Amino acid sequence: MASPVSDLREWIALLEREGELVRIGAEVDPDLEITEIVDRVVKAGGPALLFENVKGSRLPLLINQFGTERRMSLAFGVDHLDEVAAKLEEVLELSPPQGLVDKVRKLGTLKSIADSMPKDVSKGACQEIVLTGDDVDLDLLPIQRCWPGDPAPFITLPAVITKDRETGVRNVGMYRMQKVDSRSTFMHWQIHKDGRADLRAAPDGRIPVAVAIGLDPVTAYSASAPLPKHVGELMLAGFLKGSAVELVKCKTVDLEVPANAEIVLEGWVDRTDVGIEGPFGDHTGFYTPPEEFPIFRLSAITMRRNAIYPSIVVGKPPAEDEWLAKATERIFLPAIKMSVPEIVDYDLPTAGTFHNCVIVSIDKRFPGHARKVMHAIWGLGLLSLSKAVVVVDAEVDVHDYQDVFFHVCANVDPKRDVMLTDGPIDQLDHASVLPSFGGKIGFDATRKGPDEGARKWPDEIEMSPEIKARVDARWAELGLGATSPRESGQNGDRGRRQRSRPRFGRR
Ligand SMILES: Cc1cc2nc3c(=O)[nH]c(=O)nc-3n(C[C@H](O)[C@H](O)[C@H](O)COP(=O)(O)O)c2cc1C
Ligand SMILES: [Mn+2]
Repeated sequence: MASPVSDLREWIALLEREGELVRIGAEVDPDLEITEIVDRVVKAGGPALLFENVKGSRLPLLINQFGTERRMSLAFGVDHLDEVAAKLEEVLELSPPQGLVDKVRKLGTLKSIADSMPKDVSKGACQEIVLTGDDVDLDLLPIQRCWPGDPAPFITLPAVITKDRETGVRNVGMYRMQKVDSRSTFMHWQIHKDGRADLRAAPDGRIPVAVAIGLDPVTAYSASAPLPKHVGELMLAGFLKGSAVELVKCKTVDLEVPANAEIVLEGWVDRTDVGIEGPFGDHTGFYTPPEEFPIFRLSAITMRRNAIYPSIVVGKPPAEDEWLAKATERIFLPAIKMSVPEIVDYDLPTAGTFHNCVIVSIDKRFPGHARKVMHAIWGLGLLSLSKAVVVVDAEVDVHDYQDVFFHVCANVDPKRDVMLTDGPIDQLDHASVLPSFGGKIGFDATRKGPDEGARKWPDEIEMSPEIKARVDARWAELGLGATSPRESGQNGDRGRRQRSRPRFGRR
């Protein structure tokens, strides 16, 4: 793994060297216009954009930094996101070493965990400029109003930092922040999230909050990672970067923030200080309706000199957040397999906006095994919010939606193989009968045996390996084009993704 970049500026320089960034000097309006420009660029698989002349602000705006698989991989310093998962798998599967070579290797792994803890430093670039009192002014920032139905501009790519008052564990989460006025925003902590839990648990109903904007891409990603509450996001960031996240003390609240941030907002959230947030054109592809959320009152803004403001637009998929979510899908596979080892692979289709559908392949061993896995998914972290779970056998490629759909249609007896239940649902879901609680469906598209009430299951059609090899060898001679269709592979995901990714857990 190449060493990922240390801050947003190095990241921008890397993107530029790689031909992955375009600077735009023409004046653009953060009110809707940037959205329309970036939406076209994202959907065409285009570059990151640095708008250097944003109407109403002196700060440049970076967007679409995560918008392709290549850029997401560049952020982690890998060729493919599965390599990041492999690094985590090594840690998760740490067992007593066997022999000297293994000892040295495992000591290296242990050291990399120890070195991942964030460390305090006395000075940080993020405090080159300190604005307090009357100088606190959100109008300095080029905050976007993203969609026509949005009532105000929203900060969309923040790392929101809080602490659990009891355990002292720091939480970092990415939660949109609707501007209320030049000194306050809403804090969109959904009910299932850790930031919300920190507020709920505060004895006096009031917590300090710090918001870091403009981080190196790995630290920014980690704010979106659905870690269990007691696991710090900054430790994950340090582990993935290969170097600890450096923290400085805030100026007006008792919290620490990444020293390399471009912009930091400091302030307070009080349980009793609430208002009606939204609507917001969301990653579901719909406007989430107005709802009560707490307000964040700023006590300071600190910045680097010539700070750069990063933003992201979510909306109808595919949008820029697709690859943040795909990174999570890949990175969390080893952890999921720790608790549900029969899972071979899984896929959260972009069109399913990540909460709506999970496709999972399993190494099926016993009657009802697919249902066991459905229940496991509905009991696992934020995956518990999934509406539909589709279970297929190990040999089905979960990333090949054609293959998955084929097996669902072919292998499912709707009376026997569909399970309906209910449970917690994502707060953004508009279809559930009640808010945050509703129906769930599981499709068992695995091969069924007589012990599950099936008749004799037929064999799937497959050409013999000898004949395949013979045709491969003769392909050129046949004059049918350079590569055989078999080699170029299938692609279920809108033709946007390479199908040649290595697979995990194949036996
Ligand atoms: C661009 C983007 C915007 C997001 N906005 C919100 C949001 O407004 N509210 C929310 O609760 N989660 C939001 N999320 C999801 C959270 O960041 C994610 O669930 C994360 O795990 C939350 O951190 P936590 O688990 O520490 O609470 C967003 C994710 C992304 C990528
Ligand atoms: Mn968390």
